[in-house]
Amino acid sequence: MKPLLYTFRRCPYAIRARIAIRVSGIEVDMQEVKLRDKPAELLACSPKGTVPVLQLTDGWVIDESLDIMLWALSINDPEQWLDHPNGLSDKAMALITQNDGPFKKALDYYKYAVRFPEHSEQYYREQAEFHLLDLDARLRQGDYLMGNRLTFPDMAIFPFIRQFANVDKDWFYASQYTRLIQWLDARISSGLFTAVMQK
Ligand SMILES: N[C@@H](CCC(=O)N[C@@H](CS)C(=O)NCC(=O)O)C(=O)O
Repeated sequence: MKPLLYTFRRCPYAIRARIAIRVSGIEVDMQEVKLRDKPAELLACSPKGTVPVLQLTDGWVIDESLDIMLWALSINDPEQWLDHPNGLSDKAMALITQNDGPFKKALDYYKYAVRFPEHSEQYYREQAEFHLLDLDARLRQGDYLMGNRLTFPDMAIFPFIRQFANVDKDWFYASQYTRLIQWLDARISSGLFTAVMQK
């Protein structure tokens, strides 16, 4: 028996969970979920109804993507993505919190701008740009978000920048965030990303 991951292919939270599981080498079964028709087994083990959810063989459930990443890497972290003996440094966590909190909120308004006609798409995009500016400035110091090698924040954050870029690719690829573009393209063209996106 293997752990079971409930996942949704395009979901940025699920993508980062699959990436960490994959790099850790832990074998799991995966069940692709329809968000509009979630299986009863998923809701029984995690009533909040989001993916990803990992059900371990002893029945333990992990239903937050960051916790799934930390679980996998605490078992095996071959590329040393964790940057602290207890897991993640405060600096790494702060950057991820900025991504998952205010940036993701702005991204959702931008992505679904037609549902929020009080403001234009451009307005919502501008609300998200503080994060792009921060990431791009970091990437001007080196090739990765924290330090000189790829670590947890790179992998936890890039699926959301991919989602942002996909809203208006022409705008993103013509933008001033040239280091961010290079970094995103490097993550997207990696074997790891390709592997976890296979249908
Ligand atoms: N904080 C959660 C958020 C996960 C999340 O919001 N996933 C979205 C899909 S990208 C979801 O399941 N939404 C529920 C729905 O659309 O019904 C995590 O990090 O795992």
